[in-house]
Amino acid sequence: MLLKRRRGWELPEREATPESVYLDRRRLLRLAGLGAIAAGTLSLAGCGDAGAEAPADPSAGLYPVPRNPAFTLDRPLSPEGEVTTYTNFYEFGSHKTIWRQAQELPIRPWTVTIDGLVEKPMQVDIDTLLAAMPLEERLYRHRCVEAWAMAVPWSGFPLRSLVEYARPLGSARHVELTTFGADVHAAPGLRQRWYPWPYREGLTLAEATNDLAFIATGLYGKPLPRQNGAPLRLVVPWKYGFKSAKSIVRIRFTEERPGTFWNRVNAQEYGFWANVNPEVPHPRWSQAKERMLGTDEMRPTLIYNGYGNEVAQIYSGLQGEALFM
Ligand SMILES: Nc1nc2c(c(=O)[nH]1)N[C@H]1C(S)=C(S)[C@@H](COP(=O)(O)O)O[C@H]1N2
Ligand SMILES: [Mo]
Repeated sequence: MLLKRRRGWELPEREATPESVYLDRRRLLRLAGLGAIAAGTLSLAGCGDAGAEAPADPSAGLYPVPRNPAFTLDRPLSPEGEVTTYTNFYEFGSHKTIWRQAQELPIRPWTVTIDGLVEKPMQVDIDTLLAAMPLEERLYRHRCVEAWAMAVPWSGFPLRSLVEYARPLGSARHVELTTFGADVHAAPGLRQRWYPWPYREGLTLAEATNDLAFIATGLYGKPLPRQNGAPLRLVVPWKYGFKSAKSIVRIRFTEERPGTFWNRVNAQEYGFWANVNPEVPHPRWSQAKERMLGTDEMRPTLIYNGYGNEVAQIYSGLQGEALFM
């Protein structure tokens, strides 16, 4: 059993997490009526048997995949054991050590719905999709809005390949990615009814077709662990980590900007764009530095998390937008 170690520099988690939601008054009153607070905060009480081995991942034979040398790091890779045990995945509980509970998530069969403004809506089985996509490994930095960071080898495919596969109509301007939302038994966090489940994120089509936008299906040369978002998750390394929706079941193309999970929870603190910027503080803490998982090394945060050359041009003409929250 892994115990949460409190690092000295850390803000108390309830201050530092977006996930320490500031419920608005109306919502609180509604919940008080339902008694849902009492029920919801007990979300992990029933998970004592969650240490059981999860079934093996049938995609294991696909990995490792060739590394794309175009993506390099300015720091060492984070230790795998830290990356797979310190995770944010609120469907399983609102703390970092949900990895045991996440083993309960059934990842086969897994069907991805592609719909909205596409030539032909479809449902595709995950293994069919994996066989159709060009798998590669990329080394990326990751920066959580809470100021921890990591450097990891993702396996997967460019989001652009999936966009091409989906054949969006000319009228599509955005893509919405949605996490599973039904499996309350496996994912007791879904019973916390004050959250706007299912978890959803969105990108503009220009962002989704940028070279860096990636769908991860593996990590450290193996299938993606459930706690990191198996069987497929978004990775947009120039944005705060909450944009990278895990365990995706639906990809929908829209004209209008999709609503997103954390923005619905607290629009004052979490925006649609969420591009990393050391000079734009979160309302409750500075974003100037970041703590590397595993070593606790403090490093200066980089604009666009160090990926400005690749993505800054997407935002020219959008200076009026809240690009960095
Ligand atoms: N469905 C879902 N996706 C999610 C989250 C979540 O709670 N639920 N947390 C996000 C946050 S805040 C971060 S920092 C990253 C963390 O990814 P990791 O746990 O693999 O490091 O996942 C993101 N994707
Ligand atoms: Mo995060």
